[in-house]
Formats: sequence, structure tokens, C-alpha cells
Amino acid sequence: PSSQPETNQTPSPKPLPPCPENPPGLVGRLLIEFSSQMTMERVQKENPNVTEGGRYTPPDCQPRWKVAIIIPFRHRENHLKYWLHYLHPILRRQRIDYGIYIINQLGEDTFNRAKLLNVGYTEALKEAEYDCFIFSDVDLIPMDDRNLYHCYDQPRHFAIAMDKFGFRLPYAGYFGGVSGLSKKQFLKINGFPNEYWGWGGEDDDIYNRITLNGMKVSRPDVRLGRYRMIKHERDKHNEPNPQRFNKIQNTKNTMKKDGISSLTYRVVQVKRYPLYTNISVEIGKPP
Ligand code: UDH
Repeated sequence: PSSQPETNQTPSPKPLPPCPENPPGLVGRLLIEFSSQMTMERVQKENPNVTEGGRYTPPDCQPRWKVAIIIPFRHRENHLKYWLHYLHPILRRQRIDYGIYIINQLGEDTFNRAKLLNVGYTEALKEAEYDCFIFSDVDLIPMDDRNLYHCYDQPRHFAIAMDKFGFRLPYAGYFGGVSGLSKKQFLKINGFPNEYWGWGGEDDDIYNRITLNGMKVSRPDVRLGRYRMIKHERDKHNEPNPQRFNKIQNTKNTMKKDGISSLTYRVVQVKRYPLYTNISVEIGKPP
């Protein structure tokens, strides 16, 4: 007789092999367009393997990262449909373990992108043990699925060659659009600034935080980092912030007190839809 205690549990399944670093099912350059009508019903039908709240894990391998994708959001429902339509299949081919979090700023006070991203980081960690956070604008679609949405040795800038900038980096320190940090990298810079209300500057502040803390930005090859942006008019209540030029001169002094350590907000609703989790929040207004 065995000395092992008897259990009725079925034997645990064989561990899966690690997911390949270069996933074999990628297709490379993609055709991205926004002229055809998109509906959420269609996108849901296209993605039956995504589970409630917009979660997915590869069935056949052990993912190296657990990625929360955080999208700052207000009144961009049409863009979100295209984003989900294009990104779910790409992420699936990339063999990423991921969840999609839409952080919806309630009310009509001035928009605050970076603060919403801090909220996304905090709220995603309440859902699962994510170790990688990718922050994406809702209107940016990668044109090549070899631009892999996971984390890297250094903070990653993904959207390096957007159509609106002639498929080039607009300036050397640009960190806008789509970026990714591991949990460790994010905490090292005290997260993102909460005090950039309105358009502009917050991405430069984040870039400053990264370099001031002894890290470098990592980027994909320029041929793989191409993006299409869905054309749109300037949003209401997100006017260019005139203080941004001054503020980005002061990151060194502000980053220790303004960041994930000082974040306050109120969650009003968490709703798990088939293709994403919507978190509606009150984040206050500029002083
Ligand atoms: N966002 C919203 N709602 C808003 C404002 C911003 O969802 O009202 C989100 C959204 O994810 C967007 C991101 O924040 O992609 C960044 O918004 P942005 O306005 O800073 O950047 P974007 O590049 O537009 O989308 C810049 C102004 C372009 C004006 C072009 C006029 N022809």
C-alpha cells in the first residue's frame, strides 16, 4: 500500500510548453482600414474564444507574461469597435495571455489620460496577477502583428511609426500612443503623473520618469512599429494644456510625490462585457 494519502482528484494535466518567442502563426504586415461599418455583434462573433471581460489565454502553451491592456476612454464607442475587431485576433496570434480594460472617465470635466492609466493599472491588479501593462489609445491599430504586445527588459514604446507622423518617430523622446511597462518598471517610476489635465505633456513626463530612474526606452524595428490612427476631430474637454511645457521641466521634482503613490479616484461601475471590461470612474477635475 502506498504511503501517499488517497485523493479523488484527477491527476493535474501535463504542464504546457512555454509559448514560443516568435509565435509561428503571425502573418506580418496587415491591411487596416476604417471604412467598413463595424458592429459589436460582428466583433463578438469573430472572437468566440475570448472570455467574459475580454480575457484570453493561449490554450496550447504557457505564456511568459500576463498582460493587462489599459485604454483611456471617453465617448469613443465607434473607435473601440475597430480596436477590438483588429486587436483580439492579433493578440491571439501573438499567444498573449491578456485582459482588456477600458477606463472610462465619467462626467464632462477635463480629460486626464495619464491618471486614467494609473487607475487602469490599479484596477486590473484587482482582477488578476498581471505582471505587464500595455497602455493604448483607443484609436491606434498596429499594422504588423510582429510588434509583440508583451513586456521587455526596458519600458517599451510600441507606436513608433504612426501614419499621422509620416510613419516616423516625431521626436527622439516620444513615448505616446501605445507603451508598455512591467509591474516592476511601472513601480520604479511611481507610475504616471496624475496632474496633467487636458491634452499633451503626460507622455513626455513618463519618458522623463523612465530616463531619470536609470532606464531606457526599448522600441521595435521601424518597419514593424507602424500604426494607423482612426481619424477624428479634437475631443471636447481635452484642450491642449498650456502648463505642459513648464510641467515637463519639473518631472525630477514632482515624480516622487505625484504618481501611483498619490492616486485617488472613485470607481462607480465595473462591467464585464464579452470583449472587454469597462471601469467607469470619477477622477476629479483640475485644481
Ligand atoms: N480619449 C478619449 N476621449 C476623449 C479624449 C481622449 O477616449 O475625449 C482617449 C482615447 O483613447 C484617445 C486618447 O485618449 O485615443 C488620446 O487622446 P488625444 O486626443 O490626446 O490623442 P489623439 O491622438 O488626438 O487621439 C489628438 C488630437 C487630434 C486632433 C486632430 C484634428 N484633426
